[in-house]
Amino acid sequence: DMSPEEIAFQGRIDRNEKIEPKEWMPEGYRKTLIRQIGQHAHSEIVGQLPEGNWITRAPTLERKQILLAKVQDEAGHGLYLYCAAETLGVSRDELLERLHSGDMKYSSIFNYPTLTWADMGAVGWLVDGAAIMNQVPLQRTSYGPYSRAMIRICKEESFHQRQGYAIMMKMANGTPAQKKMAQDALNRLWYPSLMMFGPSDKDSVHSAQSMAWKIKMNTNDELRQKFVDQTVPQAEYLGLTVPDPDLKWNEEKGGYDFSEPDWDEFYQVLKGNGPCNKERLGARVKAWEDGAWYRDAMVAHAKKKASRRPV
Ligand code: FAQ
Repeated sequence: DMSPEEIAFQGRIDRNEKIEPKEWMPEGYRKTLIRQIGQHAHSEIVGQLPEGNWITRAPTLERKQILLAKVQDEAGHGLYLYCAAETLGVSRDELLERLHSGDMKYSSIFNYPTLTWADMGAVGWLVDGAAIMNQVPLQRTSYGPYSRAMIRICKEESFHQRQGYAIMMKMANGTPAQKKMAQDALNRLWYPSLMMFGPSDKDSVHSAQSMAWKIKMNTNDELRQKFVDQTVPQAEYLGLTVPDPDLKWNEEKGGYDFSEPDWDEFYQVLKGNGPCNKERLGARVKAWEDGAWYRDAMVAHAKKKASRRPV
């Protein structure tokens, strides 16, 4: 049973009105947004690590500049998203505390290692590709600050996706050893990329309510299907093979049939048992602790300045 306030709120959502900070909203709406936007922000920040791994080893100066710019963009995305979450009455410190304690999640994909330079191609192509597939519809999400952050982020993500595909083109058309590296990167990152869209619809806990509130615009399986349909022809163009023997065009549905990822593996990664969970979280906690002196100095400086100000 909905209260009169809740009915009025749902009416606004149904009319595609944007909800703005400080307007009345159901507690569940606020909580769900904090969870989703916060986890999204954490993903952008933790997502810097797998690519950061290759900045010092990029094959040319140009590739190094491009990769640096991309990784820096991810920091910016994290910051827009933390700001959007803060408008819901949660502080950035609290969000970070909840990331560091393991209470809040970040995307499963960033718990996989990036083993070769070809992984920089595959991350841009597949991971940013999946991110865009999920984020383009979120530009229409009902919460104003989130939707505006998404508009900016999507512009940069499409550049990221193209730079990844450009690396894949180079590798796939390079020496046999380079082509092999490109195929190996696709083999390892294909299923983890499919997992980015979340559990299958029948196991998705939040989808129904989040879609009614237009926090989410599509189900997990809808977006996963669209991603597969978009990406398979791109793999074919590269001359690479998607590592799924059951992948098959289905004329009737106008899309590919494909194998589901290993959901046991997905839930293990969510529980902290993926190949790089400890390393990733450890790196974030260390960065936070190593920066403590700097934050303390900034606060001390601000206090000193304030005390000197004439009354
Ligand atoms: N990883 O009921 P649902 C990027 C959790 S893009 C970890 O279906 P929901 C850019 C979920 O939180 C990546 N956890 O959940 C980049 C929930 O657990 P909870 C970030 C996952 O929220 C590219 C439980 O499973 N993008 O960073 C995952 O309705 C390259 C049940 O699932 C976003 O965050 C997962 N893959 O749907 C950066 C987009 N999937 O919270 C660097 C915004 C599910 O109850 C380099 N988020 N879970 O403990 C969303 O669209 C949604 O939150 C979904 C999940 C679709 C991810």
